[in-house]
Amino acid sequence: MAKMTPEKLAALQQHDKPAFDFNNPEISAFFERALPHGYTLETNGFAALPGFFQAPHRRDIDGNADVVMVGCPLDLGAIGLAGARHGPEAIRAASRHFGPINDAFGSIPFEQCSVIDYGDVEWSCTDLTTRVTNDIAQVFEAIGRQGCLSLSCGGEHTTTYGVLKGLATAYDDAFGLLHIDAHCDTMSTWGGDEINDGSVFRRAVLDGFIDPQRCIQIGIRGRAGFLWEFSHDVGITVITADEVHEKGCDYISDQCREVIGSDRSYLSLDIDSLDSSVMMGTTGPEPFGLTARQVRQLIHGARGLNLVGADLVELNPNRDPSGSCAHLAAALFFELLSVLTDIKGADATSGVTNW
Ligand SMILES: [Mn+2]
Repeated sequence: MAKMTPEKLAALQQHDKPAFDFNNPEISAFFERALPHGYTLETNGFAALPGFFQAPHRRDIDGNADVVMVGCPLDLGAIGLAGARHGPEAIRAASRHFGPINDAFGSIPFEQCSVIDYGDVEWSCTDLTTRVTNDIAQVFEAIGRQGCLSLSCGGEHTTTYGVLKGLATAYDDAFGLLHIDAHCDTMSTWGGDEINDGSVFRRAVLDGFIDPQRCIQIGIRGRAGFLWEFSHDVGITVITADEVHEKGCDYISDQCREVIGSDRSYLSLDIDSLDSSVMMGTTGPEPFGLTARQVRQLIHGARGLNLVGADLVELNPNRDPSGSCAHLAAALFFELLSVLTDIKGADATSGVTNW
């Protein structure tokens, strides 16, 4: 082994730069835009509120925010185990590992848009139906009326019903749906209950929040298929997990755009769409599912859609002792945020960086 020459060492040392060099115009320009919005690199949980991706916490929903992230800590509608109510808390904690840069897009969501963390929906009572149809719906109606995009963190899937109700009221519209899940969630209600986490999309169709002709459900599998005949009866496009593996995500994303079209739509991601080998931290884990990369690619495929909002549901931290599922869920939540800021920031003046 030859000793390195002083010239070679000097050349290598040229590449040694500080991590956050505020004299570098590329870096300082981002912080000049992001800091007034309240974005911070602070990772000390003792000193700062752990908002999603360190986003500023603001309870006021007004025209000053472009994307509003909201926690819906609810699991009263879970047919299976309790625990999904701790999802927002776990994903906020795990979200410190992600952002501000989206390496796939080369974008910084906080640079494209003003992004805030509203905090969690406040419950007015202990009753499931009131929490969903009143408490959640009111928050999302306010977000929709201000023209902000919403990003909801569950909670189990019943939360999505409240979100759709609020947004459908605000826009006075029925949406297309990109739904990634192991389950169709179109079963009938059970024993006369109004709603539960297995019936969300049946109720959303019957109440006029989503148009089944413009709905697509992806990643479907498992033993409960007989409960979801409603999806086929009303004309929802159902894509199994096997079809995703066989045909590839680009093909499926093309199909999504064809089914959903350019009118308003919504994206709902159930984390149990992921294979149970990586996602046992959920209420209804299913084997033979999607990979993390496939789910990410399907989310990226939504970039051309006219989304009014998105959500990630069904992380169950009680079944996630290592935190690995929360880590993966937070990563996918960041991909959802990146798609929304990409849509909302399309007209924004700030450019995409080359970081
Ligand atoms: Mn599911």
